[in-house]
Amino acid sequence: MAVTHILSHITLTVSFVFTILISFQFWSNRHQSETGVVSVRFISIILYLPPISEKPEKESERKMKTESELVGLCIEAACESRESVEKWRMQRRSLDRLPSPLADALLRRLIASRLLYPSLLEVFKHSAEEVDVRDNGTVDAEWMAYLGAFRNLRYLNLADCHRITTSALWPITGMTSLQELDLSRCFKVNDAGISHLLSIPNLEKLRISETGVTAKGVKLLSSLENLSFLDLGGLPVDDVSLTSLLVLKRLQYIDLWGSKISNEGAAVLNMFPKLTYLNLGWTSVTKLPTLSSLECLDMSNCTIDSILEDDKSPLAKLIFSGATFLNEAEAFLYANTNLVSFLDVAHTSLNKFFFLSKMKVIEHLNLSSCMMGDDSVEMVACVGGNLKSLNLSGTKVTSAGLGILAGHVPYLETLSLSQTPVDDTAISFISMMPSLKDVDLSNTNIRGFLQQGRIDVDSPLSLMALQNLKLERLNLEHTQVRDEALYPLSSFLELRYLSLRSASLADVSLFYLSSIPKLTNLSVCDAVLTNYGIDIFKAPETLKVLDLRGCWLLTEDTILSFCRHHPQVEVRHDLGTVYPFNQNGPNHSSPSRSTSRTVQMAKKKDQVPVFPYLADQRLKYSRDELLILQFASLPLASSSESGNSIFEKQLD
Ligand SMILES: *[C@@H]1O[C@H](CO)[C@@H](O)[C@H](O)[C@H]1NC(C)=O
Ligand SMILES: *[C@@H]1O[C@H](CO)[C@@H](O)[C@H](O)[C@H]1NC(C)=O
Ligand SMILES: *[C@@H]1O[C@H](CO)[C@@H](O)[C@H](O)[C@H]1NC(C)=O
Ligand SMILES: *[C@@H]1O[C@H](CO)[C@@H](O)[C@H](O)[C@H]1NC(C)=O
Ligand SMILES: *[C@@H]1O[C@H](CO)[C@@H](O)[C@H](O)[C@H]1NC(C)=O
Ligand SMILES: *[C@@H]1O[C@H](CO)[C@@H](O)[C@H](O)[C@H]1NC(C)=O
Ligand SMILES: CC(=O)N[C@H]1CO[C@H](CO)[C@@H](O)[C@@H]1O
Repeated sequence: MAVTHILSHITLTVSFVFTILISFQFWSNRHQSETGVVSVRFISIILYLPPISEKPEKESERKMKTESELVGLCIEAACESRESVEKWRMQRRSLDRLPSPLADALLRRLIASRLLYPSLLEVFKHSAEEVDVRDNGTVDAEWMAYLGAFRNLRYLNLADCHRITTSALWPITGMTSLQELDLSRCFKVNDAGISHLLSIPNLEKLRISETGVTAKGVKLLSSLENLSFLDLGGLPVDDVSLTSLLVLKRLQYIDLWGSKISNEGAAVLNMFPKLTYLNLGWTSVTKLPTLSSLECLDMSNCTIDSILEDDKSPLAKLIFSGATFLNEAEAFLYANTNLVSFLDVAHTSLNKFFFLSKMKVIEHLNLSSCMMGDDSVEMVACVGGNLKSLNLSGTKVTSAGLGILAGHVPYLETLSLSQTPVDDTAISFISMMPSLKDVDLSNTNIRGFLQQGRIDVDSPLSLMALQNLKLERLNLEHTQVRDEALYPLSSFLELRYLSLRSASLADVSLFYLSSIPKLTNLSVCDAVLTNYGIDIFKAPETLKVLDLRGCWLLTEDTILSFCRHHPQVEVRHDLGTVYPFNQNGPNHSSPSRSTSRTVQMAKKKDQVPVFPYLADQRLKYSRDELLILQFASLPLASSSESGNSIFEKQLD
């Protein structure tokens, strides 16, 4: 491509990135979406344009959010290595004028490439509005000292940064621009840390779940009058401290899972006039007052006595997984459930499902591990008109139950039937659900053949029925599906993710899978794959991840040789993981690094020759020996054509 060509010959500096950005804006304004074509002349004209001084308007900001291909390319080049960063780092003047969406994008990329260090933050202090360094153990007081100088910082995410202490928060006191702060799981932050936050007047969203903050610290929050979003999950918030938060009249979202709130405390929740989201999961609350604006309620693992009675609240999302209902018959009887679009009652003891009949607009329904059987599937079918996802895993629903459902779920995209007694007859019913994209059939009685008992070459293959769907994801782990039964998958044109895990799969399966045109993630675990099978496996060009864990017959040499021939694929195996080759340049250091790691791991394994499970795998090998020998004794095929005929012969 022309752009790549030009860019690869230009030393990228931020001023260049900046230039490209201006040209991008110019394009956007002229409604030209073709960003793929850029002429050198155009760039050189743009180079002499004066830098934009004021902030870009909303519209172009939004467009830049999408990080056009071109800007993305520039940012990528600017963040390629420590050296490329050093090249532009000194150009303070143009860096100070970076528009914030670009500064934010540049920062994001630096963080993702792990190239950001505290003093580099300095160059962003006038421009950046969002900093997200979550889950980084190196972020400490030094980083905070730099961040404290950011003038326009609106959003700061420090979640899981375990070196953030109470005193490290001091630099952000009084930061007037800050509106959103995430300190989740910074367990060294305590009540004193909260007092540092009290001088941030415009703070609207605050997450301090699982920190060292106590009920006393929570009380302090009452002076942050602009708070509308408060995550206090896992903190020992008690009734008294909750009551002290009642002054926060703007509060819409409050997460109190795992707190010490009792029914008494919950009774005051109706004094938050704007409350739309409430999480009381894992608390001892059993009753709720009328909450007239509540849209989302999470009471997972609670014991529920009476809730939502006589309620007019516009409930849309209800999460009750693992909850115990004291009065099942009336659980939802008086609640306003006409607007519910999401219901999770997984792992509950519910067994009458009449309450579903009012939920006419439901889209997501999780009934996994409920007492649902074929007799109540009708209740789901009645409200199936808008269903997009349905989880029936771990229920007693059988193939007959799916027969009841088929034809009533025109928009169903995701269906989980794992750990149910469904068998191959279910597959023809599944094929009657026209919008399905994601089907989980793991741990079921699916065999891949329609007829019971002995299977011969003419036995009809059940998976054939799914060919007319546009399946993107299919899980067949822990089923009895054997090689021949996978043949229909080769014409699943939209399939991207396929999971197989079975000791009855051998090399032949790989052959069928090699012609799935869009496959990106493939796992064939615990299978009896041989080195020869991997050697002749022509992986789909789209493949990104190949998981071969538990395929004990494979040797390191074979895996490495496969990786050399398929440089874009990440291969996972018990001997190690080989990451994709870096295709951006001639530097092949990363694969050789992982290769040597693989070698090391393999050597380590050799030093410990006896694994308790190794014997098992050898047993497995002899059990399927016949199959392998049969396959391996066939003449070696070098081209795919001849390979084709071999496998076909086997099928016929
Ligand atoms: C955290 O950031 C530093 C500096 O950018 C980087 O070296 C380190 O690998 C990062 N750690 C994680 C877990 O992302
Ligand atoms: C809340 O934010 C507004 C601006 O959005 C600000 O004017 C006001 O001072 C803030 N409230 C408090 C109590 O600081
Ligand atoms: C139930 O399903 C929803 C969405 O399909 C999912 O977000 C949720 O985690 C599931 N619950 C459980 C307990 O698996
Ligand atoms: C269905 O429920 C099971 C068990 O709760 C869960 O593991 C699985 O992720 C769920 N599937 C979907 C698609 O939500
Ligand atoms: C598929 O592979 C990608 C890596 O290319 C990975 O990020 C993603 O999590 C994988 N998805 C699944 C469902 O395994
Ligand atoms: C390749 O990368 C390694 C380390 O990442 C570096 O030492 C080496 O100089 C690079 N080689 C080239 C040709 O860029
Ligand atoms: C109501 C309910 O099911 N409570 C359970 C919540 O989780 C704990 C710990 O797993 C259980 O002991 C409770 O029975």
